[in-house]
Amino acid sequence: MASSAPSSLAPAEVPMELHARNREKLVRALRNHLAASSLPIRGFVLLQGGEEQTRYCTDHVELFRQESFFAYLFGVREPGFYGAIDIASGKALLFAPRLPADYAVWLGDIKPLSYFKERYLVDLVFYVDEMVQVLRDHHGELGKPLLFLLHGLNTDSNKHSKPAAFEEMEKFDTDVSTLHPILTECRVFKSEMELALIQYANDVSSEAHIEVLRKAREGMKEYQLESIFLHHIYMYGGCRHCSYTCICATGENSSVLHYGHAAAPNDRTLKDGDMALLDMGAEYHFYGSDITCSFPVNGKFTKEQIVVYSAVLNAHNAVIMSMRPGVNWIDMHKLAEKTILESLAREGLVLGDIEDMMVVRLGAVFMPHGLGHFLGIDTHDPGGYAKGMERPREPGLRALRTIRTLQEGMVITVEPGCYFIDALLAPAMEDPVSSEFFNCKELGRYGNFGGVRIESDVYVTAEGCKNLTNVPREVWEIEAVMAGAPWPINRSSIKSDTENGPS
Ligand SMILES: [Mn+2]
Repeated sequence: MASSAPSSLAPAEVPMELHARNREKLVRALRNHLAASSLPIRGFVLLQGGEEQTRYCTDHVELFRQESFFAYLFGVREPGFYGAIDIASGKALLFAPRLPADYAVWLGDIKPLSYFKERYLVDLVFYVDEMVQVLRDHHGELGKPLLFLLHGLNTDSNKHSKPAAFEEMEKFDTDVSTLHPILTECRVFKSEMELALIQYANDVSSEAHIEVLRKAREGMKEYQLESIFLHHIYMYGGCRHCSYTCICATGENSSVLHYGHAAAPNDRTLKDGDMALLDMGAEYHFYGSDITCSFPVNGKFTKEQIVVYSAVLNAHNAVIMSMRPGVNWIDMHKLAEKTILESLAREGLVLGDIEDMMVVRLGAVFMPHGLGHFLGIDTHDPGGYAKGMERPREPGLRALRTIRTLQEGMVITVEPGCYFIDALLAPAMEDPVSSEFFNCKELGRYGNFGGVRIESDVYVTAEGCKNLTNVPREVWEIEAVMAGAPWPINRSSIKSDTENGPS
């Protein structure tokens, strides 16, 4: 029997040792780097935490979310902090903003510094206005103390992280090139405690996706699907943030890769015969999830929907079956493309030799985005391009957020998709090189189809990999859960469902 409880979730404990371990890992890596470069083991890592933002010129305060590198090292949820790590001793120092007296009237008790020391398991806590003096006192040598500041490129956004800034910086020597690549590399490999949080975010999001699957009906609005998800992750999972803006696309919107933004705000009415593509993920104590489910709004796949869905599911499964340390991500992307093209060829949508299609990069017409990305404190977690790695130039491959070889400890999304995007299909059908591969008559039946994406979060183990996402994926599983079967499905309940079902 399925439990009638709305959720089996219990918000996970947040171990602050997680951040102490992250700091230890960074210190080890920095010491190794300095020793290998014959440099003295001295200086401080200094990071500036995030600042609260207001809405334009108003006093409306946006809900604060800590800057990700700062969250990684210190786990601090409050704005306005600085954090330092003494590389020689490994000691961690936090600097808290000195709050005005009326903070206590409007925003609650002003916490003593001892509160932050205990909560965040650091060695020392001072006020921000004491930072210059404290760092100079701790230096204890002649000359200026050396600060390693965070400056470097985010290869997904093309924006740079902002190095810590404060008054009297001239009293320090600064190094802005060493820290970023080393800290980024630390974040690529997840510890067991980090993995547990990513797993929890996945458990919450998986359950919420299933709740949406059960409640979706024609006539509803896309934002109502979003609302069910948001309610579930917060009500039962304690997740106040999402990893990213929910993409709740139905019908032709499902081929708009980043649908759901302010100008396309998940506001279409669901129609009988639509596919839904829902890309939504909860965040818990900074660590996120990123899950996409695609299903027919009316609970029953059409023949065309099975063709496209199965092509993508085959790719999703083929990649996960092949993932293990030593496998390169570009090869996984190509495996996904090839699997999709083979499926489309079997159904007569594309014609000719699959290898020839691969040579002209035909897969990118149907899947213009990359196969997946690192996942952690950021949805697109950094480190996808380590120092010296160059972004490929070919269609499809140039959209890859990482081209790395898999190693144990990485968490990466597997998110193949197949879309019918006019802006890509029309020119490809006219292009003399690629046009010969298309069966225009057959493809015509998919004009308003939109697209399908299937996305799971996968952890690379020593031997292979582990899928952290737990949602119905097979066509029969989706149809059964939409018809009321519990998840996970037990076989006996399926039997009675089909016997009693409308078909
Ligand atoms: Mn993703």
